[in-house]
Amino acid sequence: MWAKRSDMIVHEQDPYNAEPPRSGLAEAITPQNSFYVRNHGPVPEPDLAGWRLSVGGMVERALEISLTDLQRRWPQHSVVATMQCAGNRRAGLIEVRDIPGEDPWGPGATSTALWTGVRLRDVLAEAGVREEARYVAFGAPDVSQLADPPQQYGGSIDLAKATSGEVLLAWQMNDAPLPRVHGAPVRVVVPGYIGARSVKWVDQILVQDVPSANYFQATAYRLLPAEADPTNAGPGDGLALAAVALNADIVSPEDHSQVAAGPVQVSGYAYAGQDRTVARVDVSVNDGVTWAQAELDDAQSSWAWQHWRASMELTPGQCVLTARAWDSSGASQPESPRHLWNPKGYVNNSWARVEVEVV
Ligand SMILES: Nc1nc2c(c(=O)[nH]1)N[C@H]1C(S)=C(S)[C@@H](COP(=O)(O)O)O[C@H]1N2
Ligand SMILES: [Mo]
Repeated sequence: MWAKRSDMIVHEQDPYNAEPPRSGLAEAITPQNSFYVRNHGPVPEPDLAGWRLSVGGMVERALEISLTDLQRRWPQHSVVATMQCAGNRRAGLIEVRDIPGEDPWGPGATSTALWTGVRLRDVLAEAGVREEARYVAFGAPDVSQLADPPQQYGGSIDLAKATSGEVLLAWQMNDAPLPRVHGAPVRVVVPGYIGARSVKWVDQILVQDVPSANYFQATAYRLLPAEADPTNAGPGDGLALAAVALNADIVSPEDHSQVAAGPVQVSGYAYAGQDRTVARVDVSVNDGVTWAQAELDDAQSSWAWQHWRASMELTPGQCVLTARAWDSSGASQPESPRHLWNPKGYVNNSWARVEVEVV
């Protein structure tokens, strides 16, 4: 479905929600057929000729932009950026305590693409942002029945991020037209922020002095205290998520696989998100008693994950492989999902753990 590889792990068919197996995360740029998909409602019918983007709110001049206008009026710009869902690795939190109503995403709710479009900054400059503006809100036509009340998908980012230059209105992914399931004709790409802010099928931009009141900004994608009852959570409860937290996982070997004794190459990804970079990745075969340092690939851009690998000597028996990244601020990842559990299951950035049988 949606031109994805046949071994996608499909959490829901309708709306389609799927992640690749670990092997789908092995490349610096994720092929389109492996790129994860996160939807909250049905994928809208594409109407390239009829699509209009309205830009309004606290601006000097409201704009109504067609696809050809968008493609011709401003300089084209490309960014390699990692998209990461706040629910990535939720399965590890569910092992600690159940999280009813949320999908058990593994390590594959993150992928990286080369996005091409125009800078949001350029479009906002033409509209003329008024002085009292603080946030830029995005709206899309897909209606989510999961929202309370059911509503179209939306979200917002702070004005500083919106005008930073890396935020795109993109119509291409990996040098091909943006696929329908990833937001065609045009989506927002907010590098360094949780995937939820990269609104697909965007058709409305509103410049405001407050964040978006949309359910997916005001109520969902917020970090609630462990004891909170998510069914009673309302607008403004918990912490709004924006910048991605430092995260890493093991891509190979696959969890619960068999490997031959001797030197085994352990590899994975690490991503630091907004304002920080991955500085080092450590790998352990004894659950963190001792650590070896992985070889870290150069970043494709300031907004992309980095792959890493280490050759580890494994002896026969059950073995837990562990990895953790450190960022440029000297921070590392928490050891256990027990310390991170929250009622909606967001931001599991605990140590990567993969169990293998060494034969
Ligand atoms: N219109 C719209 N935009 C959306 C969503 C959605 O359901 N509707 N899901 C968001 C979430 S939570 C994520 S993680 C990313 C996923 O992008 P992808 O499906 O292209 O991987 O899209 C975001 N943008
Ligand atoms: Mo997400």
